[in-house]
This record gives sequence, C-alpha cells and structure tokens, in this order.
Amino acid sequence: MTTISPAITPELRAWIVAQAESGFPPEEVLAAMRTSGWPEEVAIEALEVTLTEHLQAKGKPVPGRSLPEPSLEESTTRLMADGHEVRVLMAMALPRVVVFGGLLTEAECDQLVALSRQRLVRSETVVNETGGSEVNTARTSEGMFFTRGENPLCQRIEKRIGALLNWPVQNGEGLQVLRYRPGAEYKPHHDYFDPVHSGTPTILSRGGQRVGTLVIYLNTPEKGGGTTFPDVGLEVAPVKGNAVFFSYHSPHPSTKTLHGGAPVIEGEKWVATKWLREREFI
Ligand code: PD2
Ligand code: ZN
Repeated sequence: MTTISPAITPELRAWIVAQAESGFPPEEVLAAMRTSGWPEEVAIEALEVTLTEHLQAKGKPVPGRSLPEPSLEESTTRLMADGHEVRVLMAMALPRVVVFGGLLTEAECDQLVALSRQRLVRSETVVNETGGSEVNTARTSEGMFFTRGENPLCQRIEKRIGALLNWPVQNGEGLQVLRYRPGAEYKPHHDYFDPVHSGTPTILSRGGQRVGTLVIYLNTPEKGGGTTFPDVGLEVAPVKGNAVFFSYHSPHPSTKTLHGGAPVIEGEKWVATKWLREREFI
C-alpha cells in the first residue's frame, strides 16, 4: 500500500504498530512522537497512514471511515435519487450487496449502448506488478471508459448514483461499459486493489482504494450472464435498467465481495460499471 510521506520509515511504522497493539491510544502515541521532536502535522499523518494501512492489511474496518450506502432507513422498497425513483429489490449484510430496480430507464440504457458501441475494445485487466493493464483470458468482454462528466447523459447518471449511494460524484471513476458476446465471461475477482502487489501504490495515487462497485445492466441477455458472488452462493439476474451494488470496507477477502460475470449463453450482455473510490478520483 502507499506510503505517502517519506518520513514514515519501516522502523517508525513498526514502532507505531507495536504501540497500538500494546493498547496505547493514538493520542498517547502522538504525544510520545511530539516529545521525541516530530512536528505535529507530520506525526498525525504518519499515525493515520500507518494505522489505516495496518487495519486494512488485516482486513479490519478503519474506524471513522464511511462507505457508499443507500439510505435504506428511509425506505426498504423505493428511494428517490436526484428526482428519479429507484426500487430496492434485495439487500444483504455480508457481503454488503443491494440490488436496485429501475436505476436507469430503457431509453438511458439504449443511449449509453449507442454512445459506447463504436469505442469498444477488448477488455484489459490490471497488471499487479506495474499498475498498468493488459488483455487477460479471465475477462473475455469488450469495453470502453467514459471520462467522468463526459456528456450530459453521463453527468445525469453520475449525479443519480451519487445521490443514491450518498457518495461524492468526484470520488467516482468514469463509467465503464462492457459488452459480453455468447461465451464471454468475467471470472470471479475482487474489485479492490490488493495492497501486496507492487503496482498498487501507482493506482491508489489517483483517489485511494475502491470502496464500492455498481454494475448496471443495460440489456437483458437471452440466457446466462448473471453476476455471481461465489462466497455466498448469490447470483443477481441481469435485467435491463437494474443494478447490483456492493461495498467493501477494506481490500480483503473477508468482505466476501468475490464476484464474477457468469458466461453469457445466448444473446449479448451489456453493463455499465461505476467504481467508487475513497477520495476524489483524478
Ligand atoms: O458484468 C458483470 O456482471 C460483472 C461481473 C464482475 C462486472 C464486473 N465484475 C466489473 O465490472 O467489475
Ligand atoms: Zn468486478
């Protein structure tokens, strides 16, 4: 994972973790750092970065960190998102999964497909060592990325997603559109970036970790193409205009967010994916 400040040496990191594990509260660790001459701002950043990384690496939630989440306390059946009514079809606690009905209208789905069709190229996946991307047999779809706010349709959809999931529009990556032809699939994977890989710091420098995913179905395939969550035996049916949302508080399998796109058996499958980052995505 990233080490933003060069001041955080491996020795300092180990010392901070040891203090925390011995039960010293962060204020006392901070006071000790101040006494040994660390400027307050540098000490706070070192503490924050080190303890966040330590908790994340252990798959534990980071206190005070919020996640994208629909306001289901307002209603468990329908929500208003930027003036658009969305149905809640299913909600699950672990993994945190919520399935929405009617997130996009039929016309919006068709427009998104029309705007992306000519720009599709064979999908690539992240190369762990470098943070770059390459073609991979685990993902046999074709895809393209819109930049955030690229056109009025993207702007409208992004605003709706931001309102639905209570997450800043700026923290979202641009919408990605994927087309799967018969036989194409996306083998089970996690959407977060694994901290152990050497390419991860480069990816995280653009807005931190991914903390949530929204896959929107832009058509209804004839057969196959569900979104699967193998850890819990869940399969979400791909229905035009509907969407599946899931969030993950840390980049760890304990979030049970392993998921895949099952092979399309008949017809095509089109989806738009919105990934949500911790901070502004640049
Ligand atoms: O198309 C899907 O169902 C799917 C499955 C798994 C999409 C993604 N992951 C993704 O875009 O991350
Ligand atoms: Zn995925």
